[in-house]
Amino acid sequence: MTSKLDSLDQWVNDVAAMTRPAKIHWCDGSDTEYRALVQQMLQSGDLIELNQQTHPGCYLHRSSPSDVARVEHLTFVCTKDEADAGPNNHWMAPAEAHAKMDALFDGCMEGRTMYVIPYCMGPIDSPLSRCGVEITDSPYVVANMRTMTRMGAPALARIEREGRFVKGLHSTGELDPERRFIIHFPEELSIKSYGSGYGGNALLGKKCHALRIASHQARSEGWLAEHMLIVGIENPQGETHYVAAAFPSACGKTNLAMLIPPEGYRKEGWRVWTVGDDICWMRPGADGRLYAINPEAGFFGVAPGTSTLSNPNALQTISRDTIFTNVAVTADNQPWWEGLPGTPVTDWQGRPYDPANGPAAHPNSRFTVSAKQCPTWSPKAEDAQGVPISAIMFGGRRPSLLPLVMEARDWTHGVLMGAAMGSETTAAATGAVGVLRRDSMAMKPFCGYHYGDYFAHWLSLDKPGAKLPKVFHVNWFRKGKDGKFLWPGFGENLRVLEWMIARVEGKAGGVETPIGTLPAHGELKLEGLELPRETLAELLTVDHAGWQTELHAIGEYLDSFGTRLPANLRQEQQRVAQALETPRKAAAHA
Ligand code: SAT
Ligand code: MN
Repeated sequence: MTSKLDSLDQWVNDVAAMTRPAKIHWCDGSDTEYRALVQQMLQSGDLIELNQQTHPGCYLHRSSPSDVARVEHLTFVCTKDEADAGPNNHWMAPAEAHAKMDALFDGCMEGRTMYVIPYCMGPIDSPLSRCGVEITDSPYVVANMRTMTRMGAPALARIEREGRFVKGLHSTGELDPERRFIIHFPEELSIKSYGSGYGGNALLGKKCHALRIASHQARSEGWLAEHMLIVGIENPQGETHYVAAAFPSACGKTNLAMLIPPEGYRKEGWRVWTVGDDICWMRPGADGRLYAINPEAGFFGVAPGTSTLSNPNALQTISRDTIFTNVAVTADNQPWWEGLPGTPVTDWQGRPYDPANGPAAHPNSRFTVSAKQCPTWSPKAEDAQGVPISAIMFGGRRPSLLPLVMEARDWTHGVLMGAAMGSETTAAATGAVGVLRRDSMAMKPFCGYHYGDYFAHWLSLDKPGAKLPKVFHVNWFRKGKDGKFLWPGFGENLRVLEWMIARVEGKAGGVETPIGTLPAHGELKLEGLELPRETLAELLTVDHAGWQTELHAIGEYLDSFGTRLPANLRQEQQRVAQALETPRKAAAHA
C-alpha cells in the first residue's frame, strides 16, 4: 500500500533534483532545532543578538535594503482561464509561469540546505484548519514559520492522514528585484516564490497560502478566508462578543486586536481578548452563525508606532523571544523604532543613525513573535470549533467623508460597504504612500480570484437559516481642517465597539441615514474623554453632496468588474445613491 506521504516525498525529491541543495533538512519544529538554527544564523550574520538582559531571546535581522515589503506588481495568480484571476490580480498562463519559475529555481540551492517545513494553518485539531509544506533555502524563513504557524511533527502527521496540502516552494535567490516573483497556482494548490526574503513574500503560510490560495479554496468549499483581525469583547457581565475586522496592511489591526480599554471601562470590568491580528477563516456552523479561527500562531506586526500609548500589550508581547526585522538599535543594543523613548545609534541598514537618511527604523520594520506571549491572548484562540462572530467591521484610512461608524442595514448593504472600502496606501507594500485606492474587504492584494466572483460568494452566504453577523464600517483616520486626527483612536475605539455590540444586542436605537445607521445622540459613551461637541458632530456628519460623488465613484469601480459583478450589488449601490437624492436632515447629530 502506498502512503499518502508518497506524493510529498515525490515532490520533495523533484524539487531537490531541480534546486540541487547540498543537504535536505525536514523541520520537526522542536526547541533544539530552533536553537541550532539561531546559532547558525548568528554565525552567518543573518541574525544579530540584541541585548539579552533587557530582551532575552531577541534577535535582529537586517534584510537587503531593496527587500522590505510585499511586491504587488511581481505577484501573480495563475489560473487556467485568465478571466478567473480577475482585474484585481496580475495573471500569467500556468505553463509559462512554471517554466519561468523553474528556470530561476534551477540549481539555486547549490551548496545550501533545503528545509522542508510541514505546517498547519489553524489549531492542529480543528476541522477549519488546513495544512501546507513550504520548501525554502532560508533559515530565517524557517525560524519565522515556526513562530507564525503550527510547524513540525504534528502537522506532518495531519498531512499524512489527509493527503492534501498546499505546496509552497521558496528561494531567496539573489535578492535581485529584477529576478523576483511571487506566483500562485490556486487550481493546483501551489505557490512558487523567488528572490525575496520578506515576510509576505517568503513566509508562504501567511498571505500566499492563508489568503490567496485559501480564498480560492474557501469559495468552492463555502467558507471565507479574510484579511481580518479577530477580537473578543467581554462586558462586565462576563459575556463575550467576537468581532472580525478588515483593515488594509499597516492600518492598526494589531493595535485593535490588543486594545486596552479606557480606564473607566477597565474599572467597570470590560476585557478585551486577542484571537488574531491579520487573518480570519470563517465558516457557517450548524446554528447558522459564522465561526472563525485565526490560522496563524504568531504576530508579524509593524514595529514603528508600537508604543506604550498605542499598544502596551504588544510591547509586553515582544519583550522576549522575538525576531525583529529592519528596526534600529540603541547604544546598549536594544531594538528601537520611531515612537519609542530613547535614541537610536544604528539605523535599520546598520549605518550610524543620521536623520538625513530618513527614519531610523524602516517604516515597514516588523516583529515576529508567538501569540502565546500576548497578555490578552484568548484561551478560545486554540478552540477547534472557532469563535462565533457577532459583528464584522470594515475600515480604512479615510481622511474625510467616512463617518466614525455606520452600520449596514442588511448583509447585502454590508457587502457593498466592504466592496466600496478605500484607504490611503501604506509602507506595507512598495509604491507611493498616502494615495487613496479602493481595497475591497482589504483583500485587493490577497484575493486569489476574480473580485466579482468574490462579491458573489460573500452574498451567497445570506441564505435561509443563516444568522449572519451585523456589518459595520468604521473610520479612525478622519482628519480635521488642521490636518489632525479627529478621533483619539487606540483604546478609545472600545467606545465604538460597545455601541456596535449594543446594536447587535438590540440595545441601541441608532439613527437611520441613507448611508447606514449611525449612533443616535448620547449613544456613544464619551465619559472620561475630552471630545468637543463639534468634533463629535463632524465625526458623525453625513455630507450628502460628498456621498453622492462617492456613490458615483463606487458605481464606476463596481462596473470595472464587468459581467461577473453580481447584479444585486450594483442594485444595492443604486439604492443607496437614490436614498441620497431624497433630501433629508444632513447630520445624524444635529
Ligand atoms: O504581507 S505581510 O504579511 O508581510 C504584512 C502585511 O502586508 O500585512
Ligand atoms: Mn496583513
